[in-house]
Amino acid sequence: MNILKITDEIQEALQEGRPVVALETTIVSHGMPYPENIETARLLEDTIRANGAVPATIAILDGIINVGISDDQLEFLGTSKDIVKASRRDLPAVYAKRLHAATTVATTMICADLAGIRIFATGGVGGVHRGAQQTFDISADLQELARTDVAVVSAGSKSILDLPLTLEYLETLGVPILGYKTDELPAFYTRESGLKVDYRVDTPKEAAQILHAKWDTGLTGGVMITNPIPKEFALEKAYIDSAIDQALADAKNQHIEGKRVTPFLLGRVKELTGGKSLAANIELVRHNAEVAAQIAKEYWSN
Ligand code: PSU
Ligand code: MN
Repeated sequence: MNILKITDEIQEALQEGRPVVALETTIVSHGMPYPENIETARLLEDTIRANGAVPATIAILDGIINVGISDDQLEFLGTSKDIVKASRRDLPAVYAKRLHAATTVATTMICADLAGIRIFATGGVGGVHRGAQQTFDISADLQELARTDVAVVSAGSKSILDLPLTLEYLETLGVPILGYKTDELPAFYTRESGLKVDYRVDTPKEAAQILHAKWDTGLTGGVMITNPIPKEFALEKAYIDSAIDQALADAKNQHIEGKRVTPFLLGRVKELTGGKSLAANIELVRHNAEVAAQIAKEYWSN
């Protein structure tokens, strides 16, 4: 079954060993409102180019994985209401039924790996949800980090998740957590969480050396590289935490479950903060794209 389509530009870069950075599309179809979703997707591609790498935005269209998408396809993903949010379990049906799907962190890793792309930039990775002791709601992103050889640059995980449990779970799965210029796990909208990362790296080269050391020695699976939101765009912890608490209560009252939980919480936090969370989200993901491109350059230079 031929399910992979790679643009010529990306294919050539991969063949010549030039740096390529993958980007996901759940953030476009389910994570941000229109038109900021599309504008952000373009901003990320431009940022990656400006930092010397080739962007590879990934989505599934008519059941085909597209590594690199056109402006029209991006517009479609950002406006259509019929885009599946595809995690690993959705892929067989999406391929066979020729559906359109946005890729989560988990499926972007799967598709990037099929294409031979090792570095991926996103905003936030899914994790262990608060109350997972009862609901079992643990993002498939974490299992994917355990098995697929792609490094994910994120701004850490939001406090819509249970961060200490997410760290425990990643430890069990053997996923290294690096802090880019930080000792502390960043918490998406804020630079601090009160939790430590496993290892700090201060340069793209140091990060790239750890990736080579992992994969060259046969340690399969992903690496979580956490990059704090730039200071000037960080939100105040008490402020964002109260919006998140409200959003969690609303999700519970409205019986939001399954794959709808994360998009619902993101949308509700945006409403409650009058768009401040969205502005912060755009800035942190832009910063992640920049750092991911720099790491990709180092990774492919040796
Ligand atoms: N966190 C964000 N923005 C996002 C997501 C997470 O701040 O858009 C998306 C990512 O695509 C992630 C997915 O892989 O949500 C996780 O969904 P779930 O929690 O249902 O596994
Ligand atoms: Mn979930």
